[in-house]
Amino acid sequence: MIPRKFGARVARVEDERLVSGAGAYLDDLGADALTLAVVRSPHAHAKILDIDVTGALEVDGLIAIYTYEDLDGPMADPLPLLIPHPALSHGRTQYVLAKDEVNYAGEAVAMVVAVDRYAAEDIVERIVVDYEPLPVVVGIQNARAATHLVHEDVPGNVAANVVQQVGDAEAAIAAAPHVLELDLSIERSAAMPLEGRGVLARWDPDFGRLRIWSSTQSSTGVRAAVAAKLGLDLSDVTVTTPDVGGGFGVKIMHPWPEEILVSWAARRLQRPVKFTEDRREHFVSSAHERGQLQHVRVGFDDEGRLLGLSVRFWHDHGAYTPYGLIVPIITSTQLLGPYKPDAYRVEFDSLYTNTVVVTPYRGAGRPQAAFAMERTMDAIAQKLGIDRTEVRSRNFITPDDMPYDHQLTFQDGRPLIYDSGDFPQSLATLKALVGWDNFTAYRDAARAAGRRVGIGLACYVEGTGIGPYEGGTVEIETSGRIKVSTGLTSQGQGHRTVFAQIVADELGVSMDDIDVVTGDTDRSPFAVGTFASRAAVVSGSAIALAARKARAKVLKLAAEALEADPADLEITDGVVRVTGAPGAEISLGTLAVLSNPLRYAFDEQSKLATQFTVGDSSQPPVPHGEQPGIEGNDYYSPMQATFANGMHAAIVETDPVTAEITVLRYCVVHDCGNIINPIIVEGQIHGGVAQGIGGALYERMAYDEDGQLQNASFMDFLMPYVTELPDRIEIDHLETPSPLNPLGIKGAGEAGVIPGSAAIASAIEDAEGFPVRAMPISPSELFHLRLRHRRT
Ligand code: MCN
Repeated sequence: MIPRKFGARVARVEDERLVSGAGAYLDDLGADALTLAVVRSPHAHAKILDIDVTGALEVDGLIAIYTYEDLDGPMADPLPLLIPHPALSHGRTQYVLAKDEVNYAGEAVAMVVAVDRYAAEDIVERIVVDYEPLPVVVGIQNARAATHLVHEDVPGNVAANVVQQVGDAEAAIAAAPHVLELDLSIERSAAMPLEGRGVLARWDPDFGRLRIWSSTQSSTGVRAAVAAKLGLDLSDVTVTTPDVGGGFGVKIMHPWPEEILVSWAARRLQRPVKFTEDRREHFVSSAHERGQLQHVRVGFDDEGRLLGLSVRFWHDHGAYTPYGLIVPIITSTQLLGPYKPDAYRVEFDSLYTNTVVVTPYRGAGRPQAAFAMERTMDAIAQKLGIDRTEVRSRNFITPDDMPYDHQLTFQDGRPLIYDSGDFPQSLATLKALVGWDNFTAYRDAARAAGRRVGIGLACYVEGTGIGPYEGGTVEIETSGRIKVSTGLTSQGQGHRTVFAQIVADELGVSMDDIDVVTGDTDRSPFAVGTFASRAAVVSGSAIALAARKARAKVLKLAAEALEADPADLEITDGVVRVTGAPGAEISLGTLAVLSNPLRYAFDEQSKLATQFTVGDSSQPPVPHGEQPGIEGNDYYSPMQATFANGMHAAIVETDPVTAEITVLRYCVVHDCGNIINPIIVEGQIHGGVAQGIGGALYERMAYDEDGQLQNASFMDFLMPYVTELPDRIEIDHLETPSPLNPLGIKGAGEAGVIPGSAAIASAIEDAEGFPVRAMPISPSELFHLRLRHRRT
């Protein structure tokens, strides 16, 4: 009997290959390919008057230079807008090469194809673009003032204004015994995967087919966009995802100009072409996120119960809206977290600025949501002199309220209904883990010794596992090995391990006999992609269903071969056995051979290898309605999101003199339903917490007033190293299974990052005794806050 793998602490099967340098990332491929490099605008806003390539034509190694003028048909249209929203009155997307105008510094203006990167970069430098600079809009206040416009036909720089409400929040606030107002801000940051974007394309002129390798989170997304732009059938484009060194949202579904340009150039030049982004390009031409100003008004009673909550926020969307309104919509719908105010109103403006586009980055709008809600809960506690955990518990949605319908529309257009969760239990677990009730004594003792320490907490809820669908295929090879395919891609989440765990249990085979392939459009032509913490729920469920189909076929074939009742069969270690009949057994590999009339087998009698079996001449070689081979294929399409949730507590120390902020402890209680692999979930949380702490204390995109990013390198953009993190991130799991999917899972991939800024602001506030309303907060900002609050 093989022990169950679901829920076991199984080591990641992908790691040995990756840590021993055997991984194959995009830039490891295509040594024979030409290099594509991009001429990028140095201006944040300008008209393009002329592009002079004369000086570049003499450089050795030049193959081709293209500008917008060389594009026609769909290539000359703007990129698609991925998720249109009815309120997006002024959506804009960029061209693959700028048409007449650039709207951020870094936008692609021309492309160069050369024999290698050295030549390509020399050529880029020799292309002279004549720009007429236009006034630049940087920052939310500037965009709101609308003294200048990013797109001249978008009044007020407002891409969209959205209002959502449940009940009459204004009336509730007007009638409430207590009212508070908070102004909050959270700066722009970015995903910063270790590997930047990259794409390689080969055109096969004999078959009219295009083969693409992309460092993407959605191989089918790339295929769809390239096929549409190049006028090809989907089935004539293959996208394979090699090892991907992180994505964190920046490589989601929306096609990047370079993915289209590389493919177009490969076909036009009939030669393989590759683009590999460098770090500076990643800063100035990939995507950023966060970036919001928020104004909260809340009315509450003497007990701290929320009567009315009204939130107005302004979202910096950058120069274009490739994903529609997805990020601010997530903020607006998930802001309520685990609480149930009597009435809620939210209104936001999505604003254009002359900066890099803003698209989802791990957490996608939820860190901003948690910041608004959790700062508000702390402010209420402060005002009423009630413990911060107590105010929260008085407002929790309880397990008896589940499923809880917020009467709002979620980001996927479906109702926002929490399916399960036990917030009171989560809070009790967190308090015990961090020692909440003993902290006052610790803080007082620290104060007496001249140290400032503080404790903070923040809660969140995260809709995960959204549709539309994913598929899974489980195939038994004649070798007896199992091939599992799913179309979504992997960027480090350990999918090969967890999907193998699921199949090992369903089929009764060893994980060592399972190979998992992700993100290959030839194997899995119908797929969506890895984002929104959806792989475990959606692909995991599809794979489980597919494995059950494969199992059913195995049992049917084995019952025939062993002349047994399927109910008497069990599968262990890749062998089907008749219970209670020793020796009556057949391996999965043999069944796979028997199930296909076109098979390569060794005939013991004739001592010959045979390749085709005639079988019983009275029957068709493959019975009608049956498929040869043993393959289970299924799709899973969730009706609605499943809601993971969690609560984080941080203990910080702030230096009384230098204002340096140190995170001493960080505790997480997390509920992602049934856990497939605790090691992987904990790893996901560790990475997320590091990003959350980065967003709270270090990371910001420092644009100057001309729209130039001043810190576009790892010398200047601060990311936390392990030295900035506490020694240990302490985690307790709570598993309230989701009733919505076959495995009872909820997503886990973004959880770690969401409440980071809110929890750390709460702890700094506790240490310092004054409100912290803007993140990230640096030592110098804390120092100035102290001055302002006369607490030096
Ligand atoms: N898991 C589990 N049990 C659960 C839930 C999840 O064992 N109940 C496991 C899953 O099987 C998977 C991992 O935890 O191996 C994350 O699962 P899931 O929540 O389904 O998230 P996805 O696999 O869909 O990954 C996407 C998510 C997102 S949205 C971002 S952004 C992100 C993240 O994952 N980007 C990452 N984690 C990342 N981790 C790495 N290393 N690199 C990225 O780019």
